[in-house]
Order: sequence, then structure tokens, then C-alpha cells
Amino acid sequence: MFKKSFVAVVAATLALTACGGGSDAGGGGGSDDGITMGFAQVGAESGWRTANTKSVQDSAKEAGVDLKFSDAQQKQENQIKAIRSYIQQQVDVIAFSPVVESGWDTVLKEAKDADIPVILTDRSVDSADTSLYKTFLGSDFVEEGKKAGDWLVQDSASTDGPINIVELQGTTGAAPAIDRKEGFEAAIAADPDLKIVQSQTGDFTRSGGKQVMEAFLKNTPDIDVVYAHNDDMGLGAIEAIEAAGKVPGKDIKIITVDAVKDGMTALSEGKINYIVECNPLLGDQLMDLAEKVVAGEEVPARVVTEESAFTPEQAKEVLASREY
Ligand code: GYE
Repeated sequence: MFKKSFVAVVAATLALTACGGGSDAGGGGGSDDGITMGFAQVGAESGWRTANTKSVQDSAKEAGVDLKFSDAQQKQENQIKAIRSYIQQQVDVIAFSPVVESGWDTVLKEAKDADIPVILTDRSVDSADTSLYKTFLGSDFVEEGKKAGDWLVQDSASTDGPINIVELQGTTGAAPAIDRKEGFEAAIAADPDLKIVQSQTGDFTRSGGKQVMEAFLKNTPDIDVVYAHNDDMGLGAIEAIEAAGKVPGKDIKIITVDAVKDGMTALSEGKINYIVECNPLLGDQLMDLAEKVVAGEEVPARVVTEESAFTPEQAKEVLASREY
């Protein structure tokens, strides 16, 4: 305890000294000169991720936040390394989007012991000790899965007989994969005709979605619906379906999550039937939370992103003005 506060005092003194040396604003301490954020990104696996990275980088620039950015290539060990290096560099705040939910307690404790606040963005962790991070900013993935399932229940209300669904799951162990599955399953339970006959991970990538869909098409007769946990896997599935001589959106219906431009284009062409939106533009809210957390202000423990969903007609309307 003593040691911890001593380290904190020394760190604060160093920070103030650094401020006094180079700044014109001077005085007051705190964040006059902008804060330093270490951001450990998941990777570059999807269109959503690319838009999210750009949003974080643009917002940091605008807010005068000195951003240290790393790309973990979808590997937890790379993210842990990045976080440890941010701790060593004594950044003011660490933000990250955990590739999987489990296994973070040790490194989060290290950050806490170094008095560096952590913000979870986009994806969450399953740590029982919620004091290990200040807040979680991102979507309600269970809700997204529910919206996808609800649409299917409605869409198939007038159809008789079994409807065979194949599911392309996101990265195994990732919060959006776990939650989008859970929400979807809960919603389709309303109609006993709706059955998931195959379910496998495509790792949130286009190539993963294509590969898994090719296998499904070979080994599973009578596929009626694809539920893909993101647009990219759905777009990969479209390629596989077309290569097998079938018409995506007609012979096999497709539901995805994200609503990035490529997904919305396929939706407007009728190749995808429904997209549940997941908003990647979290940068501004993240910088705002970071500044508050560093200043020692209270922030809500959970900040949920607002989102909608799109039909092909709605996609046609908004496509031209879509930012990402
Ligand atoms: O849906 C997917 C990306 O965590 C919400 O990750 C994010 C997901 C997003 O790879 O496209």
C-alpha cells in the first residue's frame, strides 16, 4: 500500500515536471497538455475493425490525446504484451478491446497496481473483479443477436415446416461471438421450426466465412438461412454460395451484424436480407471517458452504444451517406 502511493506520488511529480518543462499553458497540473493513451486493438480482421481503428485515431488527434496504438493480430498474448509495455511506459490511461473474454485478471491487476486506469472498449472481459477497469464502452451484443433472431421469426412466420439455419460464429471466446449466439438462440426459440443445424467459427474474417460456408454447403443438405456474426463472414458466405450455383438472399437467406459499407451494398442488392447495426465509431466517446477517468472524475460503469437495423430498402436509402 505505502509503496503504491509512493510510486504514484513520484510518477505525479515526474509528470508535473515534464509539463512545466515544455508547455506554454503550465500551472494547474492535470491534463493541460493532453493525456497519453495506450490502445491495444484486436487486429484488422474486418471492415468494422478498420472503421473502429480510424475512429479512435481520428478522435485522439482531435482531442489532443497522444495515442500509442498496437495491433494484436487477433492474439491475446500480443495484447497482453502491448498492455505490459504501456504500463512500463507509464501512460495515463490504457484502453483495449479484448480479443477474448477470459484470462485478463493478471495483467489488469498489474495496471491497477501501477495506478493506470483501464477502459474496455467494444468488447468486454469476464473478470469477476470489476474494479480492474473503470468502464466498458460498447454495444449490447446479446441485443444484437436478439434483433437478428426476431427478424427471422417474423420473416418465416408464414412458412410451414423446418427452417435450417447455419451459423458462422465470430472468434471463439470473444464477447460478440458468445453474446450474439446467445441472443439469437433466445429469439428463435419462439418458433420451433427454426433450427441451427451447423455452427462454426469463421473468426470474423471474410476468408473464414467463405471457407466454413463451403464446407457447410458440401456436408449439409437444405440450408435455408445463414446467420453470420458479422458482415465480413456473410460476404465470404455469399462467395461460397454463388460458387455453388445458388442465389444468396433468395435460395439461402442471409442475416449479418455490423452494417459496414460492403455489407450494406450487398444488402441493397438483395444478397443479404437483414443487417443488425453495430456501431464502430467509438472514438469520441472513448476520448471523453479517458479524459474524465484521468482527471479522477466518476464515469458510468457501462456506456452502451445506440444502434438500429436495416432491410434492403433502408440500406438503399442510407448507402450513399454511409461513413464506413
Ligand atoms: O462485429 C466484427 C469485428 O467486436 C463488435 O469484431 C466487434 C466485432 C465486429 O471483427 O466485425
